[in-house]
Amino acid sequence: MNINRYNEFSIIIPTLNEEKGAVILIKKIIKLYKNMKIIVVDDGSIDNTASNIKKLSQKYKQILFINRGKFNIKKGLTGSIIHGILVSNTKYVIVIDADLQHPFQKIKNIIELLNNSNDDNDLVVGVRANVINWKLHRKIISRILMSIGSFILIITNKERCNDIFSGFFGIKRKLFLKIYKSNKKRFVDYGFKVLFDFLKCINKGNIKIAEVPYIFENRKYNKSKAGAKQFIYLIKSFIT
Ligand SMILES: Nc1nc2c(ncn2[C@@H]2O[C@H](COP(=O)(O)OP(=O)(O)OP(=O)(O)O)[C@@H](O)[C@H]2O)c(=O)[nH]1
Ligand SMILES: [Mg+2]
Repeated sequence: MNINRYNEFSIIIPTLNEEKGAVILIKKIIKLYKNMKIIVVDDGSIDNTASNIKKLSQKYKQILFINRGKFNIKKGLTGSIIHGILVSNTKYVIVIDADLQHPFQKIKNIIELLNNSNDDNDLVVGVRANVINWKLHRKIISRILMSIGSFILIITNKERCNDIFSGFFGIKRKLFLKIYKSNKKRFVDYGFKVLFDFLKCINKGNIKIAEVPYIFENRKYNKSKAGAKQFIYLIKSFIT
């Protein structure tokens, strides 16, 4: 791919106490996808995430670091991703976790599917084809929640894909913002499932979706932030 095409993309990386994974991920992205803008949105990490990213952003000018910890902003993963998309100024944005569970190598597949004029895809979703080392109870809960979410999208005649809760996706920025701005109250800022909040606002047949399968790796560094609270926020996403 022509390297300059990367200018049309911003990578949004939400972080909360990801001092190791985030640095490794950003360095890999800079190496593989030259010129691509990188927007890191941190929610007041109490480890060295902020200082590590700040240092990197001084060295690499394509990094924009948004330190929400410094401001009196309502915290949350979905809110952080939306914040990143709002300040971006490229045609497309790609969202990826900072903990290396999403393979950065697949960013190029998302780019290709978004930027291919024959397809004109609006949204490209990284779909978890397999998850490594999930305990049985997490697999069962995830399967049940996924079925409820899909059911809601089907009966309300909304858009759907094979991983409606994916945190790894690329989208046309203007499209995301148009839907967000006219459905603000339906996005659960402190929730974890921005893609689901987006899909439930789009009538079936209105956008073109492609998928990139990947293996959801085990978390290698730092701790998970997923927990009981996120379960409650997801229920809120289902009913708002
Ligand atoms: N800005 C921001 N980032 C968050 C917040 N919560 C989680 N994150 C980041 O969002 C990404 C996903 O969070 P994870 O804890 O990895 O959630 P998960 O992948 O569903 O769970 P694990 O499989 O256990 O890692 C990571 O990059 C986190 O650092 C938050 O409240 N604000
Ligand atoms: Mg994770």
